[in-house]
Amino acid sequence: MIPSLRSTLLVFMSLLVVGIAYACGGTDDNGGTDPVTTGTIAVTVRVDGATQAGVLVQRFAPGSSTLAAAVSTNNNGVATFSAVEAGNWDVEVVLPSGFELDQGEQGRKSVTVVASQTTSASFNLVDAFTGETIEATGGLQFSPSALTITAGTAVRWINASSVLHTVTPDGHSEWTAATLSDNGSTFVHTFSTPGTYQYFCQPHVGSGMTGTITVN
Ligand SMILES: [Cu+2]
Repeated sequence: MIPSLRSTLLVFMSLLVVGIAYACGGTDDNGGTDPVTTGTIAVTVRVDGATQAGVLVQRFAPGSSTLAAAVSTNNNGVATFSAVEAGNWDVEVVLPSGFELDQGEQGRKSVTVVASQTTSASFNLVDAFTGETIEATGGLQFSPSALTITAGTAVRWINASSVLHTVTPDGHSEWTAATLSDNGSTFVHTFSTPGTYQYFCQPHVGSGMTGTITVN
């Protein structure tokens, strides 16, 4: 091997070793040059005892009103904040329409993040909505698709799937088209005028995702 090629290879190998050592620095425990200073906050949200997807959880510096981050709960009801600097933080649940804090529950809690560890918190909510609920399902249906109510009744549409649905008026302007962007997203409208109100889901009308509200 010619000397210049040999030294080039040596330099390359050295850089490779240094690179690998640097990349592994985040997980080693030898007090190396790349100490981990962040951890994870996992916040579980339950409604009436069952985990709830699609609920927004916010993170703040302690006592601050300036939002540091916001994450929605996943299908397991967990909002995960990753790469959070170690130290004290506040987490606060944003209540979806019709949901309330369970008795004695706090809507904002202090958590302490420890480097390389996951800190858990939870919020327990109850569903206090008193009107009618229609689910927008993963099967691309409104359930129930036909609903009869009396004037003055509130109707809540809730996304019971992880796909985007809309609640779009069909030929009337009783409400403005609403988007149910993710699991747990809600839209509430109170009907005060008797009549028949048809609506559809914009992305799934072709699959027959339509509904009718009859107000007596
Ligand atoms: Cu839809």
